[in-house]
Amino acid sequence: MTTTTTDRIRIFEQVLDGLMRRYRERVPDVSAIAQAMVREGIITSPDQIENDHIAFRTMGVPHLGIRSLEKIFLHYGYERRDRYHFPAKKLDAFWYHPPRPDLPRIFISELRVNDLSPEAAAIIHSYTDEVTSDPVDALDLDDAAQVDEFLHRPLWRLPTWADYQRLAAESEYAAWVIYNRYYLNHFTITVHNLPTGYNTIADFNAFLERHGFKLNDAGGKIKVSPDGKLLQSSTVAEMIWAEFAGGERHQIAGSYVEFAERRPLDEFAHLPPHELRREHRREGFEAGNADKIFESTYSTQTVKRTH
Ligand code: OOG
Ligand code: NI
Repeated sequence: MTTTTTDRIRIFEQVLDGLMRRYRERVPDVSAIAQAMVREGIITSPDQIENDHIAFRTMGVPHLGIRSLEKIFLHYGYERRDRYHFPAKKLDAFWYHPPRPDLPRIFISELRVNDLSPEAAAIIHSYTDEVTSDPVDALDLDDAAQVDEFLHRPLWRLPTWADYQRLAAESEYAAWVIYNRYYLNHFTITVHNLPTGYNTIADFNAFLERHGFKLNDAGGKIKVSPDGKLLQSSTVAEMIWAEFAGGERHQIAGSYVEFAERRPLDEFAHLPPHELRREHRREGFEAGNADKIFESTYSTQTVKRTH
């Protein structure tokens, strides 16, 4: 059976619904922020929230990583765009342009596993070696239920608490992925199309803090690109109760919520606000911003969640 571009977008929307449902369950901030926005009259219903992008984290090992996960989204018509490097965090990332302008961009990062210490790399391989062929190749990507099941299914055995902690001591990203796998890492609320008083990151952060939401302050609460046109902020990741091998339970970092303001490009700065569309605004991502947003799940930030 051949599928058309429209079919594939419809299938992707089902996959996205499945991701967002698990994400809302794991991150109470998502609904709490939407409700606060409705109560304050910023929007009249949560489905008016614009999703700037969603993000995934992966392990850079054979059969997994960006080259495996991206196949799903390329199939639905997403296009790979710029690459970003994070030498200190030992991460690489790409962003993907959506097949329809109202769909979120996708940001996928990957841990450079072999750049870690031999001990940490060996721990990761002891889990990921269970994957002996690219699992995405085995999927029928036109079957939304199959893809949904795959994104939320364990890829390797349940980690031990000792391995989780050893990984976290060297790479908090590694520890996050060994437990959380392909659960959505965050979705991102577009703020620039909201009413005046909420349509800048500074104003939206103030609204969030008035309502008691905790923001990631790594490098400052507002992350600004060098061109001044991409401004981002994020909440501190929600702590989740996680069951480790042997039934041990511990609280670890889950997922978080991000906020983005994309300012008009200079050549469109004269346009009245209602004429500004996505293509008139700053596109893509910014390594300097992303570097600090990653820390939304790091213990230096999540301490603010543990009372
Ligand atoms: C992704 C951090 C980067 C952005 O928008 O630049 C990011 C992550 O925490 O996995 O989301
Ligand atoms: Ni992001």
